[in-house]
Amino acid sequence: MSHYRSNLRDLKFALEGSGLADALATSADLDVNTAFDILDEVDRLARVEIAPSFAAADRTPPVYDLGSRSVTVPPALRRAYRAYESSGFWRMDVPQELGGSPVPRVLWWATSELLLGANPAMWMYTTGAGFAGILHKIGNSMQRRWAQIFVDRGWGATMVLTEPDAGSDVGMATTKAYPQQDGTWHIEGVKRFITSGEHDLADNIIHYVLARPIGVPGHGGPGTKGLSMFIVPKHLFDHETGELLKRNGVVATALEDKMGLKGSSTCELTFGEHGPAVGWLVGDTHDGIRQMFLIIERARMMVGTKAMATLSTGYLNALAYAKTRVQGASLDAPGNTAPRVPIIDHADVRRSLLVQKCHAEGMRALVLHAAAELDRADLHRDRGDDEAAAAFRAANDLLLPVVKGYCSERAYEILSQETLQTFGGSGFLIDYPAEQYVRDSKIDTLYEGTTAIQALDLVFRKIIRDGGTSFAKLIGQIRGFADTAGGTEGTALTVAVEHLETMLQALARLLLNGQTVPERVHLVGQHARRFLLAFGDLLVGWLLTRQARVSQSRLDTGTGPADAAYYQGKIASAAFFAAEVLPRLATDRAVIEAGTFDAMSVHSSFL
Ligand code: ST9
Repeated sequence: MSHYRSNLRDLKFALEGSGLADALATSADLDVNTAFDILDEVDRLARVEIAPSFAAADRTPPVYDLGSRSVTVPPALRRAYRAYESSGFWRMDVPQELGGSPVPRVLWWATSELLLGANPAMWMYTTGAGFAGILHKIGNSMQRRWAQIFVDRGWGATMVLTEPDAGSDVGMATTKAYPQQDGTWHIEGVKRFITSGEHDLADNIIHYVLARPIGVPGHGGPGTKGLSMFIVPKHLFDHETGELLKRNGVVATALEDKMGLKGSSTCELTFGEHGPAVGWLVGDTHDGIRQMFLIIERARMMVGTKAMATLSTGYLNALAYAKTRVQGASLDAPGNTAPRVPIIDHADVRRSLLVQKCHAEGMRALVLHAAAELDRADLHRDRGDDEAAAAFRAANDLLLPVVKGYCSERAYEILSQETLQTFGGSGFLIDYPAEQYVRDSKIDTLYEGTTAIQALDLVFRKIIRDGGTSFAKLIGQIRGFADTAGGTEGTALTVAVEHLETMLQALARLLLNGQTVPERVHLVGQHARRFLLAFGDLLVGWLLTRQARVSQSRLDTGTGPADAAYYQGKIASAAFFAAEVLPRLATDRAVIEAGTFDAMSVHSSFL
């Protein structure tokens, strides 16, 4: 039995709730049933062919050879990669013009959940065609032709921003790009933490690199705006046929030894020290940070989905264990001779499982809701309604830092505090997958922008800079639902909405005060993370309650016993979340509103 336990039933239900049918309304090839058939097949692939590589690549990770500066991935990972490659499912993320079979974003992220849950490292090696899709949008005419070569030849890709002294602060990057007479550029510098930076799964790797152009008037200045994006291939290639030519001067100079996600090859890349690293300016335009964010946005969505997928399989493994592990007598039948019961019959274990269940399922609904906003944007764009399309894109923008920040934080917290705990001491052993889930998921709060970066992005860019428009619209939607939902969940949601709005007002007041007392802005920095997590809790509470109401109506119209149990579980999840999780927004509000403790008033020498 593989480690991976998918939740296909809930995935399909969440897909229905996020408007899959609407997204497919204009599709000539797909309807909901065929979409579900795809999910069934990806699920089989994930569980049977991908999942075995998860532990194998952790115990026997990729190996770096200093002599050849190459990375060899373990056989299990290679098998999984080949299985995914030959399945052709990656074409769902490739534009039609490049031979792809694009599907709505909700369906793409639903299938990605299955693969990321089975082995996230494997998924990350496979994104070359997706990158080529982005290049096809923003590249010049020659690069658009290259995009076809990259897809046809199955080449890998990387996003290359980070440097030893430029992590969160990408604008500190010092890697330089020198223009050449023939229109190419020579890249010089050292980049760090490059996912899939070197490996032997594909014949070539296309690096998408941020560097500062030198000697180009008006460009190459300080900060992120001075960065341009370059394509730097591992091997130079014939631009018409794609035939590989000589090795380019970009080499892996180290492979990181990590706490988790060991199957993913994380490299230091050095440009220009081992021969010229020849690059091409993407789209002939110096617009690097904006171009890179097209990739970053996708990667942030991937991280949130990965975190949710890991929590979901963690929960289902814990649930199976709790049903079979017999320990102790029931609290209401104590004594040495009382019958021992499976641990699922102990109240604290049941509580813990509910914490895991409602967060995993709520986050799934959140990920798909965010993806569906992009589908709605596309539908309106196709109908020529640009204003509505922009509003749905803004709605997705608002949700992205929550998908990334909330899912990663809560998944790691719950995997380490609840999932592993369900197994007792056995959870600490490599015999069960929980310990690897904990190690592999920690990175999600760190890369692609830490939680603090997501929180600042949410407050300053996605709410304040947007004039609060998308936030107000979403909050209005939640309030409207809460009013009609009724019951204890409806009331809990109404109260939680009020708490969240008050938190935002308090942050806005601090910003206004910051104009006269600049130090006050630090309090916004101090509380932004708390606000992001509270926002995530509210969104999950809302989506779970929506699902519970649909479940109730299906129960009312009559279902079979298996479905009935599933729907009862959805109703219990929402009730539990409203009773045990949403009330903590009151504390968040009290802390932010009072703003009595200013962390920056504690001098750094006191710490
Ligand atoms: C990393 C790798 O961590 C992790 C592994 C990932 C796995 C890779 C696998 C592939 C992923 C999948 C992707 C695939 C593609 C297809 C595949 C398909 C499957 N939204 O606020 P300013 C832009 S990599 C949009 O002044 P600062 C915007 O252009 C390392 N755009 O920032 C803006 O201009 P304007 C990850 C945004 O103060 C400009 O930036 N590293 C956004 O100069 C400047 O904005 C990080 O994530 C946004 N939210 O710089 C860095 N924000 O304002 C984290 C900014 O005129 N640090 N822009 O519109 C940050 O994000 C910082 O906030 C900063 C600050 C660097 C942006």
